[in-house]
Amino acid sequence: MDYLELEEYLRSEALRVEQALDQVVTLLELELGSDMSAAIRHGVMSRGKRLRPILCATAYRECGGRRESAVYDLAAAVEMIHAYSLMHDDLPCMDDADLRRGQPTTHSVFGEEITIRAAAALIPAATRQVLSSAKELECGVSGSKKIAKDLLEAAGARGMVGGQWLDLLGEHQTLNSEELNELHQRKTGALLTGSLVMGARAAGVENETISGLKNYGRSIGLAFQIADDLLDATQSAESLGKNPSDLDLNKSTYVSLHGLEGARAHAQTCIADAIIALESISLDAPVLRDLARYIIEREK
Ligand code: GRG
Repeated sequence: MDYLELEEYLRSEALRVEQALDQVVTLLELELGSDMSAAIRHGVMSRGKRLRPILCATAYRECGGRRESAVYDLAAAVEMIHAYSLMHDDLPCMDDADLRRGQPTTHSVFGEEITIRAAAALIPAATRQVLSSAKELECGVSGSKKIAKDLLEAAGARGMVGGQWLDLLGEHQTLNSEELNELHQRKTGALLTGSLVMGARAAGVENETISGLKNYGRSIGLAFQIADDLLDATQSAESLGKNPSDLDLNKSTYVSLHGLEGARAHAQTCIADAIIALESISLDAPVLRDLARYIIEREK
């Protein structure tokens, strides 16, 4: 796919993810009070790239999964975890942001207390979503448990939550390359990798394919973060639709560590590694291959 075709693929996949998300949010509206569900709708349905669920659905298809419509219900669970993490990340006790996805952050609209509760409610809701969608995808009891574990481990203390903790500890510190990799492998890479593994597992692949996809995920995860740092250093808050910048927060980044050119070269190496990881398991995955490229060419 060329860049325009890839953009069209991403647009149409995002729409399918958003249809699945809308169904979950509507269900939550029936279960929760109106304040909390309005905050959830704001945090989940605001315009994100939906990269994680798209990786999940794409991995499913390219690993031979054939239940086209049901996989977006599984993919939605990953985005629910991502949305909760953004809602909490933006709080005054963390990054203290007022702009996210081009809109006021959830706590700027609904207040901190409701946002904390609404985002926390997304964690069990996402777990329930994995279990119901895995059933729809006929993953069996053992397969469903493994997929739920994939998501919860990626989101947990050894993954995203642990990475966020390192990120908070690292403010106003100069991290070295190893420390920065460790932080981002956990904060960003773990959920990106988890998304791929969940999709692949739902398609019923062998362990060897799962470990190849984990290598691919680790490489695109790093590349994604480097691209994020490059965008943060070169674009305005208005064009990115989010604030504050890494510079405002005094964070170590790949750009502060390696400079713009060094960071770009590092991202290219990660993409080459991602493609080698796919080749090493002989997985014919042209879309995952193209998505690796998109991750560093994206403008947002
Ligand atoms: C209590 C320590 C502790 C943690 C709670 C808040 C939290 C859990 C985790 C935050 C982790 C985090 C913010 C990771 C996000 C990294 C990232 C690169 C986000 C941006 O992703 P995009 O560009 O965003 O895919 P869109 O808006 O397109 O979805």
